[in-house]
Amino acid sequence: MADRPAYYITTPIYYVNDVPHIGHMYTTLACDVLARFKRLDGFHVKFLTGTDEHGQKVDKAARLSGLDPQTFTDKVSENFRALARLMNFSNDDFIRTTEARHVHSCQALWQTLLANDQIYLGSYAGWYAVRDEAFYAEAELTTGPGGDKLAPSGAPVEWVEEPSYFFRLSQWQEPLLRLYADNPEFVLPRSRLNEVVSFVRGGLQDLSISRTTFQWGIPVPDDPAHVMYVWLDALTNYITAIGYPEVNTEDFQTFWPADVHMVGKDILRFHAVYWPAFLMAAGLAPPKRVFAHGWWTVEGQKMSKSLGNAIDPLHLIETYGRDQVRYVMLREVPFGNDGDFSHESVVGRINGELANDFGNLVQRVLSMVAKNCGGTVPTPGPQTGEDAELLTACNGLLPAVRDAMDRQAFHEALDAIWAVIRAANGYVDRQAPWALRKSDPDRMRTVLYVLMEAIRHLGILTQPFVPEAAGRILDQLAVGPDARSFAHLGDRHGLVAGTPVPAPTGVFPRHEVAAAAGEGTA
Ligand code: ME8
Repeated sequence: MADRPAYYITTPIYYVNDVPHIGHMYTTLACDVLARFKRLDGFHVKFLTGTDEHGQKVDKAARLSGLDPQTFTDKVSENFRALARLMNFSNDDFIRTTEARHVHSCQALWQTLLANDQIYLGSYAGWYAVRDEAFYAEAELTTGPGGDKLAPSGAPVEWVEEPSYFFRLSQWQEPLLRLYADNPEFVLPRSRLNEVVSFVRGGLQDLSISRTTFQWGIPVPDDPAHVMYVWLDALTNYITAIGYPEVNTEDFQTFWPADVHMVGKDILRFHAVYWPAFLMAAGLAPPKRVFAHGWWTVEGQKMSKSLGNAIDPLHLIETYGRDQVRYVMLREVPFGNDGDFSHESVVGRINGELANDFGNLVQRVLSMVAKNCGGTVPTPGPQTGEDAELLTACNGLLPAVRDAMDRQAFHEALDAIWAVIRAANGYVDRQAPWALRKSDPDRMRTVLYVLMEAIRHLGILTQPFVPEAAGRILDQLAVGPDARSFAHLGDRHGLVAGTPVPAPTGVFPRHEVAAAAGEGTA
């Protein structure tokens, strides 16, 4: 493996207090697309997801359901695994914070922090929001309509007073500011880095990292009256999964520091402030990047269980298809911005961009090949300027798409790919191969060959986004499983004239609007 560059990408680990909705699916989907892209681009990828199972919020949810927390978390965690299977996510591991490997890892990290004089015993008196599992300073709170105090997220807070261990976060202000200054892409999008920098510049208080008023957590070593603060526990999952506390192993050396922690903007502070501080305090390198994406609303409304509008990924997939959902979610909003989910817009993109633009291109070209070239790859003749222009656009795609993917700009990558799809459609219209059939069959064969080559490039490059449809496109070009990586882009690996290709079948059906009518809600 040493010859391949490594790439480690993680999703947040999701709280098991609820069933997964499209918000959770979105983050893991983005990681899946990136993981697939990097694998096809020759990287040795580790893609991690999982569930966050300790803490007061999960404890409360378990009690409400009448189950003990372990039985409850076993059950709910399975829903997230089922989502990963449903979406065909290519994660290499699925971590649960209740696993023995993780308890061991957290306790080892605690011991290291203690040995490095980063932890001391004190007592906490202040505000806590169970929904966010976060401590807040008085100055951060607002007063709700009923006079109750609210966290910036809108979550209710409660007053907590208990003995607590503290992490010396206040010592890490300067090192954190240096980390951000030296790595301007440590947090993307850039605007979010500014938020983080101003928070840290505002001064850091030592952080309470243990709780004593409930038991559902990882016991603090040598003081089992305390359980670890759920965020210290949860963040540590990223190193547990590569074998921490063993750091001299091939896995740890290969994959740490992580390339991208993908998160929603709601949990940026934990990842961009606390986590690098914990790591530096333990003598470990901070991750290379935290990408904080935006927030989905549904038809203009906040998605929530109480509103009953949280979209169930299973329903969505049954309605529209897996690849369609993957495509639309990454195409709909510039990655990083907030987005609003609407069925109308999903249908518009499925019918416009998938069925009309891409599907029709493939369908009409391959039908002509089946009818007019005996179902084999035609032999091309000399190229014209227009042929060369389309093929050059295809050859130029990988660098453009790679650049976008390295900035997690999925929408830009898709834009670049669809520009070539549109160029190929324009080329078909102008060349009119159906008219050449009688007038100039040699030229028709060249045009169809050029188009098949364009489709081969597009099929290879769309695999991370629409893996099943792209796979079927490549099947229809008789491109074998070993010829689908990005190393096979370019003329050198072009289709071989005379190769038989299977009869074409449609890959992106149109979505009939009547069938979509409304209820995509769980
Ligand atoms: O915060 N739009 O878990 P969580 C976009 N356990 N993304 C959304 C979303 C929405 N409406 N709703 C949820 C936790 N997400 C912690 C993480 S990591 C060490 C611990 C996604 O179950 C988004 O990625 O509340 C967000 O950050 C995450 O789900 C929160 O999941």
